[in-house]
Amino acid sequence: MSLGLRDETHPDVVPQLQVNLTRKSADQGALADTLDTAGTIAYFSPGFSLRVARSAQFYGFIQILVYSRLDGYQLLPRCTAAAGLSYAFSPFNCGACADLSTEEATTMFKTPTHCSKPPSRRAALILVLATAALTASPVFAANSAPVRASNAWIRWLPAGLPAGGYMQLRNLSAKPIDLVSATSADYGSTVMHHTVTKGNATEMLPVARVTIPAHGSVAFQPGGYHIMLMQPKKTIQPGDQVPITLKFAGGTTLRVEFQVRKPDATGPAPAAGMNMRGMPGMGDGQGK
Ligand SMILES: [Cu+2]
Repeated sequence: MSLGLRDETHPDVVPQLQVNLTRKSADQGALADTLDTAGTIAYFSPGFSLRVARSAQFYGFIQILVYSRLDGYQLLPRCTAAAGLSYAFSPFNCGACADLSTEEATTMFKTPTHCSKPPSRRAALILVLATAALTASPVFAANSAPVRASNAWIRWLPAGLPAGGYMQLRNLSAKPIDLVSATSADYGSTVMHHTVTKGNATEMLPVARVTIPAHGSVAFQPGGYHIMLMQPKKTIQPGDQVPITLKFAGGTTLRVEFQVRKPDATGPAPAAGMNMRGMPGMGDGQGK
């Protein structure tokens, strides 16, 4: 929806002011990204048009983002600018009439001394000279880090032994991001560790931060980075989900659900609804 005002006091120079509101619901469909498509944005758009010839107008406007509430992670320019030239083809067919104003020519048609053919439909050619996104910077949900976590799982061990938390982290932004802590209400102690092998000895070293490169990924996996989860506050067992909040330098956070798996697991369970055809012992229900 756009609302606007034009001041036509001086027809040669017309300033205008618009507010453009866009409300979009989430994309639908099996392959749609339903998490990162909905939102509301508002632009404030001052502009003007300038008559440069009888049939030609130069116009320009800028759009300044004044409000955004977007789900998930979406890219949005904070400011855009557009400038262009519009030309209205003369509706009249003879050279003499083409130089007349609309009112003058219409009068002539009523007393047909010129232009035996009817006027062609008025057509406009719009030539866009420049449209530029001045600063296209990502807009993220407030306080939410531009990081995606996937394949998050915990290797559970019996008797309250420390469990390892693993995941893939992907940085969606153009700047490196440091993960500085991971905490969970379900565990009294959570520490980021890195497993290092020196000769025959393997040891786990605490790490204060893990940097995810710009547009890059970091894997937390057995034998490498992991979140050491100790002092469970309740009974946790394979099949459970444990929420862990990741905190990044700068204060942004990301809450991730970790699947709790048995000691012999090597990764998260396959997603529900995944096609199991071809896997031993998992028929597709059609029999054979
Ligand atoms: Cu550890």
